[in-house]
Amino acid sequence: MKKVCVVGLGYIGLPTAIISAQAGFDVVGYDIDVDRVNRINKCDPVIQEPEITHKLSKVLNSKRFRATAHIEQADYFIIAVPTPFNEDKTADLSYVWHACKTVASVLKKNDTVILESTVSVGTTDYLARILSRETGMQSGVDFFVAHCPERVLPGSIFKELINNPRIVGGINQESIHAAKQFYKQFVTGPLYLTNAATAEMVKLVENSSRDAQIAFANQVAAMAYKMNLNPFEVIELANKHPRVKILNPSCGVGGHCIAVDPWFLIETFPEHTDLLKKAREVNDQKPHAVIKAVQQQVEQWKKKNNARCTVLVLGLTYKPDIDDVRESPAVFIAQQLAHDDIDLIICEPHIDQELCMQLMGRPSVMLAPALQQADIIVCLVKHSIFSTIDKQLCASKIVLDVCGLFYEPRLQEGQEQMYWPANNTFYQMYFKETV
Ligand code: SAJ
Repeated sequence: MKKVCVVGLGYIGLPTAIISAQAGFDVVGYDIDVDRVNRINKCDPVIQEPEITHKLSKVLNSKRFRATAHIEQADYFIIAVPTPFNEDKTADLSYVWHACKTVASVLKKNDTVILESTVSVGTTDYLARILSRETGMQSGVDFFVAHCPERVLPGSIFKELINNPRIVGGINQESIHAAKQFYKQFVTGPLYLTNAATAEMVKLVENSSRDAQIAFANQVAAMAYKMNLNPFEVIELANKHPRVKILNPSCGVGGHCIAVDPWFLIETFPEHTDLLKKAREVNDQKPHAVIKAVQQQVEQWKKKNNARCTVLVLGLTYKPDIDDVRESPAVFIAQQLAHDDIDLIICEPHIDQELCMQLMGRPSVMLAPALQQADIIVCLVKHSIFSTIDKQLCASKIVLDVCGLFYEPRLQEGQEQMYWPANNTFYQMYFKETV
């Protein structure tokens, strides 16, 4: 059986290593972080993803997978290292170059190197040149190089690794062929075979398009709030048009991908990315607008009640129904509010108390008593679990529903569907002039 070496055991590398081992490859996972390697070998998955501990334990026990801090020879090298941006928003590809040099030290004839990390257009060809220079072998002939961007959604990684369509971008046809042999062992979705630069651009364009669309939804929300309209109703009705699909406004764009990838395009194509730059600005500004809106409500409440105000924040994760708080705008908002002169309570059922204490200096509270206690409720993340909230219980409170948690689509049948009166109960006044 062919041997696979996955370089970088993070959110993409570790699940990819596990899936490859399940598919029958002999897999070694390499990481520069010795502590991470030791923890993984002891079946601590380090990252959060449903079912990962169970799957990791199975492949460790079957001896098809182990982690190591020393690079080893293999037939396939899968590079899945982080590609963050620098302070000036330029791409930091240092982990890729480090991984490239490490792989070069053990690369042999007929091996295949697949770069899965998100990179600027042109990086894979450059990587192939470095590998050639370091090894003295000819890329595309003696060894093969491809870019196959990961496209999985955190929270559904294992399902999506298997089912999602994949772009396989080779530096030449032989490289496409070599890379596709790897993915065919576990991917059931279609494999689209193309060149490396196209694959690089496709990945960046996918996430940038989502960022721009979310920015559009957030601007629709801002306009609707200004007119005392319910943004979620405006969007629901606009989406009745057969060719319109507006996304959901939120408290901002979090995670490690959508808010990062547009910068790769902006850096490479400064003269063609005005729209992407503006979208980033709109989405980055959203958490600040939410904070301002909450503070305004607090001030008004205090004036009216002449008492301390209890503010309940619902949700901390970077998106609904996951336990991932990386770059979460909700965490940022809650942390800023924690400095204010209010009693802040947090309800986030998806993270453990230790993490909540670490982030917020206070535990996550039970939903029902928290709702009773709150004067102002700030809905930041639309977790399914919150859909059980009794809205009547909140009728006397101030609700700032940034993510549409309290919005109920009308779900009517028949030709005539009544949207009158507008479904405004929780939206009127709360965001006026701010979000
Ligand atoms: N968001 C909204 N409104 C929406 C949808 C999302 O505000 O209607 C927000 C979320 O709350 C979250 C952020 O956007 O804060 C990002 O969430 P997401 O679900 O759009 O994306 P990620 O970052 O979890 O994963 C994305 C995916 N890319 C696309 O959907 C185009 C995933 O397929 C990629 O593999 C992943 O980025 C990646 O690793 O690049």
